[in-house]
Amino acid sequence: MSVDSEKLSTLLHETRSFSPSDEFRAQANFNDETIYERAANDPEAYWALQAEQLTWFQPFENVLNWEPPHAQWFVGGKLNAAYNCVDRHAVGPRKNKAAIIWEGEPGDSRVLTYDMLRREVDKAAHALKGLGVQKGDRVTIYLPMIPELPISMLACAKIGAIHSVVFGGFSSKSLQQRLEDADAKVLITADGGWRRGGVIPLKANADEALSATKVENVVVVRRVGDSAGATMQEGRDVYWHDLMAKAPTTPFEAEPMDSEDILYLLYTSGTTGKPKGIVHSTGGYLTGANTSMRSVFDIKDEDVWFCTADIGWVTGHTYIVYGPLSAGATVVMYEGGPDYPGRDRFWEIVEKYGVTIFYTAPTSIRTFMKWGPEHPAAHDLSTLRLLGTVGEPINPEAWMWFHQHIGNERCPIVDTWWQTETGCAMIAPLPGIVPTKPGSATRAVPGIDVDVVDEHGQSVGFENGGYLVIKKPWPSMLRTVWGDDERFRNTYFGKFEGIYLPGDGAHLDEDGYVWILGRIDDVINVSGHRIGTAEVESALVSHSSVAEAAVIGRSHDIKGQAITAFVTVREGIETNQELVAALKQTVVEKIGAMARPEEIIFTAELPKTRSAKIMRRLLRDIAEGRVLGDTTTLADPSVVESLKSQYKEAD
Ligand code: 6R9
Repeated sequence: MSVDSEKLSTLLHETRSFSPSDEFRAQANFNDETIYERAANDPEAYWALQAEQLTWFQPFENVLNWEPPHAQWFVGGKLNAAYNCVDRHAVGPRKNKAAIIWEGEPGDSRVLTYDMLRREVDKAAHALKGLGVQKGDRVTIYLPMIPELPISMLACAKIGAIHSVVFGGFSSKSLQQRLEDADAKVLITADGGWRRGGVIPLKANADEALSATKVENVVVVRRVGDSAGATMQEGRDVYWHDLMAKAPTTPFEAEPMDSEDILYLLYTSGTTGKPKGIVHSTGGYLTGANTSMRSVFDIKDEDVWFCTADIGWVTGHTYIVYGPLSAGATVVMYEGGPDYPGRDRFWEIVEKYGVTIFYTAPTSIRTFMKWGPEHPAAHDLSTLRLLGTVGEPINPEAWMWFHQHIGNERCPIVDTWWQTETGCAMIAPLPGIVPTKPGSATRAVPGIDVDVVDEHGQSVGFENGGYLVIKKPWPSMLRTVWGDDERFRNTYFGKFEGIYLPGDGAHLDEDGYVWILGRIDDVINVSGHRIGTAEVESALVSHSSVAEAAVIGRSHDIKGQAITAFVTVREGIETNQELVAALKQTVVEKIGAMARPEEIIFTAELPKTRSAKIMRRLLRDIAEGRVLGDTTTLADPSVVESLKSQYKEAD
């Protein structure tokens, strides 16, 4: 292959741009443009200033020790994450402010003020300590989206124990793998969880997972009741409510943690190999989470913050628990599905609680598009002032839909690029400063140094795509992979010395804006043109009939690879040969003939991970007639089965 053909092409041109209103800019926490330059000139000074927003038991002596690939931030400082998220707000003016407004799927709700949250966290910390949990021990948490989940995490943090949250949708096998890898001492779970009116049998899954582990105690929250069919094992299992009833009501003294002590592990699954336990520190992580709440999300005391993620993913860790609570914000937490009982549930919640900032995923927005604008239109969304997205590239059409139908063309949108490994938003607009372009996460936040480079680590400039990299360490970066520092070095720092490699393809436009092209592993090579998945998908989604699209490259005798597109249409649209032709034509017009899909397969759903990312790898397996690889992270296995049979028919 020639050097030229190795370049990742940049294809789609988006010219729309939206500037913040004068009104938004005037009130924004961050509205002085020079912050970017000042932070770039002295990132350590910038981050030290941000870290001072936290309460330290002992001030740090040194901002950064960097021995690539290992960073230590705020060295010598001591603090406690739970103290910062709860205790410090539970005295003074925020004492009786709502910390968590929780909405259950069946319609029950619960409000915890900062003072109430402190009492609950302290009781839970006493209870866990009573079970023998100590600083540095691992506690695995396998709970649905109920208040006991953040309470458990914060109780661990208060003791100095390391929590490892496993998403409640994971199977017993996945849970077992994570319990074993972390060598967990205690598991906190529930009898069951509600999902779209049905029950997920969490305790039964846990029992299956526990047989081969060293877990000493299982704490069980009663959420569902008898219909969950949970059984308790004498001597090992205890009910949360019994423990809490017996726990002392005296304050629990927060453990002073070293800035570099581990706050939590969170497992991410790669395409191959066992899941990686991503390790986050206390001081650096909390600084990143807290800073981005103030800068990217412009959080204020009056705000009502609603992030629709599950706490089982990093988005929930950073933007339901540690970010908003460390900032003393009011957080809306919702237990269930977006279409239960109706397709307007999120909008009903926004109206009910007067949500001001709403943060969700592109895949959800594309689903809302598919369902139609009448659902949000049925509710008063006028309290909203800022919107955000995370998880995947947002197609410009989905961005515009969000802007029009949810933001009423008034709310800035922050498209936030980041990863489990980065801990908090890295590329995202500061909404009072940076004009946005639909589909771009804009530029790195202050204090973060990103670039797009070629195979040799040279900047590629504005013409072509390449590898997205982060050139300097940042406070909330992962510290290592739990139990496997070698894997940490190889995966993230193996390609370019001392430079972090996220694994995404990207290109920069003439304004220096970053456009994510998709995962490097998913890049398609058609006759020597390397094409990112995101742009072709966005071209397809720009057609008014399309709600969602996933493209993959399948092997082709002549072209090397040919593009297969899997397309979901909007409600009420008929799928026929005319539409196929029209969609191919749209791609040719928007991008060029080399990106024309060879075939288009219509499907009611796309295979997605449980964190709602499209699994292109499985689509490739289907298109190439292979046995499917690892499907354990698939949210709905039936989607793949129906696609497989459909694909055969289309052949
Ligand atoms: C927070 C989270 C990380 C991967 C990341 C990238 C994709 C996330 C994105 C985005 C384009 C955005 N991603 N945000 N791509 N634009 N705004 O999602 O973490 O689950 O670890 O996934 O998600 O490919 O590398 P995680």
